[in-house]
Amino acid sequence: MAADARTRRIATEEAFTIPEVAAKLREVARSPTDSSDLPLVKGIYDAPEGGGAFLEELLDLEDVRIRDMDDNGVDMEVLSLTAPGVQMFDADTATELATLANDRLAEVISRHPTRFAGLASFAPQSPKRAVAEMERAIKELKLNGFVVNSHTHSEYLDDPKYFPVLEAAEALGACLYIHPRGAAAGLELPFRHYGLHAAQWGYGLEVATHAVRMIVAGVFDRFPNLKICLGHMGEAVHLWLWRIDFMNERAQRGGIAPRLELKPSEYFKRNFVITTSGQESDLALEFSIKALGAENVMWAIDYPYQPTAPAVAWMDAAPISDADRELIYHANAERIFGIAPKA
Ligand code: VNL
Ligand code: MN
Repeated sequence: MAADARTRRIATEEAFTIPEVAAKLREVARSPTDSSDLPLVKGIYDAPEGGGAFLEELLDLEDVRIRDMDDNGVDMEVLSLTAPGVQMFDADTATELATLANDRLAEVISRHPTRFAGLASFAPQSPKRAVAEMERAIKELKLNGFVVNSHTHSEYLDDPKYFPVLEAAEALGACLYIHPRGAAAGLELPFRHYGLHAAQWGYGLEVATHAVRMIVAGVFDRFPNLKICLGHMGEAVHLWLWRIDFMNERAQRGGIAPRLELKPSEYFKRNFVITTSGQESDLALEFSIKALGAENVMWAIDYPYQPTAPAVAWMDAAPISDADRELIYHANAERIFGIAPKA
């Protein structure tokens, strides 16, 4: 294949931050919080010499990052404000910083419209102001969707107070990416040892729980066109669908779960898409394609937490059809995030 005819590569869960958010997270690191995000926040934003692991890479958008993309043939990154985003802050600070992060994101995209797309942040702490920012982010800034870093003060999006946010995402036709953060209070205790608080294990359980709560609460009966994206190979929710269906029916009959119009698995297939971020496993990819269809799987690196070269080498060589590879490498991202196809 000629070099210029190679498959376009769009990476869909790529992390960045801005100095103002990093500074506030340094304050969080020095506060008396016992959040399970603390080890990560301390490690990145309050390291002894100032620059913790990943901080430089998260702050950089146009230097090392673009070189890393060029070196590895990554055409585009879909950027999102890295976890925990603005969700540990008070409502006013969070609202202000989400707006600032979205402005910066839109600026960098406008300088590199073929290299970057972006998911907008918002502050769930103030649902009303979140909705206004979501509308601005899509209509004015032309961003490509939304990111939420899972729970906010240990509350999940099945709580009706957040329905305005879900209603806005649905009305704007913009996909909401639920990215992990340290697990909610009450869920995180066993993750406090062996480094389980983050990407090794706790992150996946946190987001899987979030997604399942939304499904069994009936969120997708209320918002049938809402699109949710889960990273890390769907946080393994699709492996669980048969058992969730079976046991949710029993819970409905027992009166402890609301009646749903569809089976949980049907919402997962209708309302969710997944990405491969940080899960470079052929077996998991083949299972995901079989379970959900290749049109519901997108490629991601998880830069800078995950190195780029192996993520590209893995997807290039994955034992799937070339048609599926086209979908996963770029066509699904173009459809889901409204990214213009290559000219
Ligand atoms: C890590 C991995 C952190 C992926 C992330 O967000 C992430 C980590 C804070 O390994 O610490 O998206
Ligand atoms: Mn990530």
